[in-house]
Amino acid sequence: MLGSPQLLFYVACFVLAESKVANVNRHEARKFPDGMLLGAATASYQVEGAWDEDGKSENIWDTLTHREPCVIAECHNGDVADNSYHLYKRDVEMMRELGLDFYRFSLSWSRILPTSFPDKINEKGVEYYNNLIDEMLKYNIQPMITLYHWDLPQKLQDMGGWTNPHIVDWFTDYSRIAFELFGDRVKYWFTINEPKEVCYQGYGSASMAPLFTMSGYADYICTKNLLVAHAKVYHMYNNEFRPAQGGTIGIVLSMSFYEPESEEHAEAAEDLTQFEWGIYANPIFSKTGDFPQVMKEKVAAKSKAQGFPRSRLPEFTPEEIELVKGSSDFLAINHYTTTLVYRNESVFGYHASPSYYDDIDVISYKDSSWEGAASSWLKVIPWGFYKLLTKIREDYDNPTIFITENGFSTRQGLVDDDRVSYYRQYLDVMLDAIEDGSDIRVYTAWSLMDNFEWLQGYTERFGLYEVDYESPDRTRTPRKAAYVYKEIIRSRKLDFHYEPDMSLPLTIDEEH
Ligand code: GBH
Repeated sequence: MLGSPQLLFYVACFVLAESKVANVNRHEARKFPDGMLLGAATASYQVEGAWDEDGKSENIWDTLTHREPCVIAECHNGDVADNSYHLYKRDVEMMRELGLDFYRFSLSWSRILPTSFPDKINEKGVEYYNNLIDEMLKYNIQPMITLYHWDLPQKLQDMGGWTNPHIVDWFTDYSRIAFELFGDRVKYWFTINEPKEVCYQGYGSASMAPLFTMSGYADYICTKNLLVAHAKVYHMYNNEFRPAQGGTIGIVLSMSFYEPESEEHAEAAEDLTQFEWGIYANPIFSKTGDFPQVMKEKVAAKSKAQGFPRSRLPEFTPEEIELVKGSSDFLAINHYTTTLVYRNESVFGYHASPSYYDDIDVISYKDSSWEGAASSWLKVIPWGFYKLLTKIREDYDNPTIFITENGFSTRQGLVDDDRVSYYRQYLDVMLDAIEDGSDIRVYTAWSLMDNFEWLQGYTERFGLYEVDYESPDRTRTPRKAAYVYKEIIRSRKLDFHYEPDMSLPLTIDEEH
């Protein structure tokens, strides 16, 4: 049934796509705004290795990859990963080759606090991060630290992890240690990377450690605890550290764009948006705070019909609503792709019940004609990024935005034209959004180098640098995208016509 709105939508997309192409061929190099910071990111478990060295204790990814090795593609694990624990000097050298303004990395909680608690600080672990930070600062590369990028100490998981409300204290105590240890030199802090993935993928499904598949229940409890933990850390930094250290701190949300299949599915797309990231954005960035109204209503109604004595979505107290509201200096966004959404009769009984997706009552999918990456979920839809940035500007009163991740996966290989094209198209629409008034201050490529891509192991590569996992040195080699990104940073311009000469080595420029 091809209704005319649907047809119109496709025609509109086609016209839009065509005009973009024309635009691309025509336009001159575009300038980035003054002061905009350009960098790259990684995360501890994905690159460090040294999983049991120098006093580090186990985290949930050590446990998962050792207990059920082949849950991961090709039974890979992060025991050695990129061996950054030992190769940090090479990592900083790569940052200098690229000319990065900053590097975003995360701390391994169980490397710093092997008991999970501040009763014992692991000096060796601290030394590693001090070395990395000091090496970066020597060359004027700003460190940006994520406190939690998914590698929870196993002992805390054994006590329920993010579903135990005591996590609020555990995370606050750990974060205080991090501010005390590194806050004299680190001025950009992120509390938690992608709460949606922590709570839904980790506690609602089997796609992230701890593979605790209790959707519609454990994921919501995780969400509430996580938001309170984040907010406590924000206020602690604000009250105890900011006056002396003068840094900035916020949360990192994964934000896809949800496009209605046609106009009549606009409400379905908006409902999915509210469940996917409104669940975190509304409590922190809206004027009212709290979970989105539509979520509260839908989960309460479903819970009642299912025979639960109360909503499966926990409530915030009025004090918690106030605590969480406004608890971020900026909105940090990890954005990769776009999804289509519809709702019709076929949704009833489509999802297991009770579950998070059953609560939403929509079906989402990617159009099979969309150009894709090595990761099945990652489709190249720059107009979705543009619409997302526009929506955020309009819905949350134009917050300061940091793009903390954006990138594209391939298989092995150095000539990554698809990645180059992805970066250019996404940066192009980001510049459009800035012209429209979005306050975007930071852009981060994911990733500096190939790394352990969670359940996909080393089969999906996001790196500007390729890493050779066959070599004991974990040799890093720049891809074409590294050359192109370097030129973007050097010139502070996006030039679609720039062709690097890959026969020349990527060398460090004088000023770095
Ligand atoms: C980020 O997660 C992580 O922060 C980083 O560690 C990781 O390596 C990187 O991205 C690349 O994956 O489109 O509905 O099918 C991204 C997590 C995984 C969230 C895929 C969205 C697809 C959902 N994303 N997921 S859907």
